[in-house]
Amino acid sequence: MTLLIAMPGRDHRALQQHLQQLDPALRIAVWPQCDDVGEVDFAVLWNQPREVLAKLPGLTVAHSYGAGVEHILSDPGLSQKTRVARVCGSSLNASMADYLLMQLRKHALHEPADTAVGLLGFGQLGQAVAQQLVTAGYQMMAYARASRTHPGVRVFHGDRLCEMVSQSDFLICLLPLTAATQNILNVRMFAQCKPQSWIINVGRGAHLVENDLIYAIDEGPLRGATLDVTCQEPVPESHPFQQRSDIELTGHTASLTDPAEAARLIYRNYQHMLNDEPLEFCVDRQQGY
Ligand code: OXD
Repeated sequence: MTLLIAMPGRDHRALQQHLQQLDPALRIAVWPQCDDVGEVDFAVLWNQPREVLAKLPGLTVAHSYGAGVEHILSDPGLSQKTRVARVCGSSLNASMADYLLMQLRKHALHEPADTAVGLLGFGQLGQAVAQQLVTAGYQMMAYARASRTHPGVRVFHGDRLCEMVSQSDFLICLLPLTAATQNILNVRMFAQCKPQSWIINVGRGAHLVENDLIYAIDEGPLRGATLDVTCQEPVPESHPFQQRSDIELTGHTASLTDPAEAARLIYRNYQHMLNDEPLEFCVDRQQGY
């Protein structure tokens, strides 16, 4: 039994150390140093090279090192029998809320009580963030797939997306990337936006049609945007976004996984796998989140 860490380009050492502290006997391999791929039953993944999953015939759990899982679900090497889980936790929630509060303060035209914020993506992270923005005094709205109530938040669902979008001074995208949400920030949605509103994308670059954003800022109704995520990361110097003062780029730093918190969750899920128990923050592979 081996836990494999495959997250090239990210510092795996802190995660590895925390896991090893939790269980000194745990066998950990770090891609590409993995002598016995047949022994790997649990993998922690972030933008893993395409060949990794296809080489792990005994993989029972594929665990994302972040909140997003599209890098796992879109991997053709992912077997039907492999369960997928993701990182959720209070430090991820808190840093996302801090980032959004900073952006709202920086770009707001009015006081919080007169500023309406619309949130696309009202799952675990979205609800935690919304709570912080309510506490900070913003008029909070969120769009959810199903009808639900949440203290201090006006929740819209079904065909009422436009209603929320048209009232939002800030429209925040915190959606998971799925076939249904790809390109959702497009010219049709922007046409519904409130004049002078500001877009904040902390989901994925592929949620946004980049040319549509430029058009909606130049021709209205948008005032500008903050993009933490973009199709190409980092954004090339020659990209049109780089020349604009009305588009702020923050380089995918809104909320970074805390290695200690992630290690505790990953280790609990490793134990759940060994005991044949349900995983925490297990992903519905059909829904894509
Ligand atoms: C994540 C991310 O999904 O950092 O956690 O983008």
